[in-house]
Amino acid sequence: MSKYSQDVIRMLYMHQSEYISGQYIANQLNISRAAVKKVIDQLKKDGCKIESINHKGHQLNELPDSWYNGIVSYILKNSQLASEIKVFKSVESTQIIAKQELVDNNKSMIILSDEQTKGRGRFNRNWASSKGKGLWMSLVLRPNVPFSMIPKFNLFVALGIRDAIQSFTNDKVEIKWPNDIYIADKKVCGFLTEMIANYDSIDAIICGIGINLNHSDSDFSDDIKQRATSIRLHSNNKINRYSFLKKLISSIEKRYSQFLTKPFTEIRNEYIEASNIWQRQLRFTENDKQFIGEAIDIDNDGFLIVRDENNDVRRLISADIDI
Ligand code: BTX
Repeated sequence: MSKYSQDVIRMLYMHQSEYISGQYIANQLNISRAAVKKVIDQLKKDGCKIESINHKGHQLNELPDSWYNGIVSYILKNSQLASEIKVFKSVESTQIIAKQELVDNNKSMIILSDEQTKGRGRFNRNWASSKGKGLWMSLVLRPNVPFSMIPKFNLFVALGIRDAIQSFTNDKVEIKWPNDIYIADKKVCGFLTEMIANYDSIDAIICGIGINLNHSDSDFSDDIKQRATSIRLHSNNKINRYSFLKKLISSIEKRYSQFLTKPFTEIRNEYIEASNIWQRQLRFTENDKQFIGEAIDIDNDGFLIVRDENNDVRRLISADIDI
């Protein structure tokens, strides 16, 4: 792809409601009209719905189902969350890229890919990340906090993701403690928080977030079909991935600054109200051991309080829950 592709797509995005001439684009970028035409032909081949009319110019009719750094960096230009944005067509996992990219620098980053060929969930489980359907992202953050704060980060970021998804559907979006977001008892998002730390402090938090945006039922493989959903399946319209990303980053940014300055008690009631684990029998897996129980509370430190089948009360910092 030409080095001007990102500039051209950004200009088309900025002028979405009108036609802009090849000459105008050429003047802005200080390149020839022929070069502009070549870039636009390439973008069309790449799947961008650009309408070109003689003597009128070019117009972006619909946003592409893939990420363009030119648009992403434009819509996130006011965000303080990350200082660098990296966009890929296909990677094994954005978590792997994040870990490679964070070495020897102190940058915060947003890493996005149209598809992941080896997307990973918790405990090395598979995360289905088909091309153009979802948002597969890793955030590299650099908080100056001790690593005992990681579980607290997870609680705040869950609410940030919930807030963003909720603004795209009227159905209730719920948190399944500690790592999933659900709509109508099906998983719409999974996220995980990893860290790179030395003895004294955290070097980086790497938060991997997978959100099903525009899947129809048939886009899910048989093994997850019964338990997975997308925002599109709970909305009247196709989800505009760029608008969604903008909302997601601003929601996470808000919760991240709360995380840095406030105790968990600040969001405890909100978190409890948003959770879908109450008043139902749940199967817990903690360190390879399973038990049945009922979640009864989340305490002031963010631990889940559970009454097990022997009536013993347990306090969990993390676990896997089957609903
Ligand atoms: P998890 O271990 O809680 O969820 C994985 C489980 O969820 C799988 O075993 C499967 O049953 C189900 N599943 C797999 N794919 C999907 C899907 N697309 N929608 C709904 N259910 C699914 C949760 O792990 C954390 C997932 C993080 C994914 C992000 S994507 C960007 C980043 N890169 C990467 O490799 N992982 C993270």
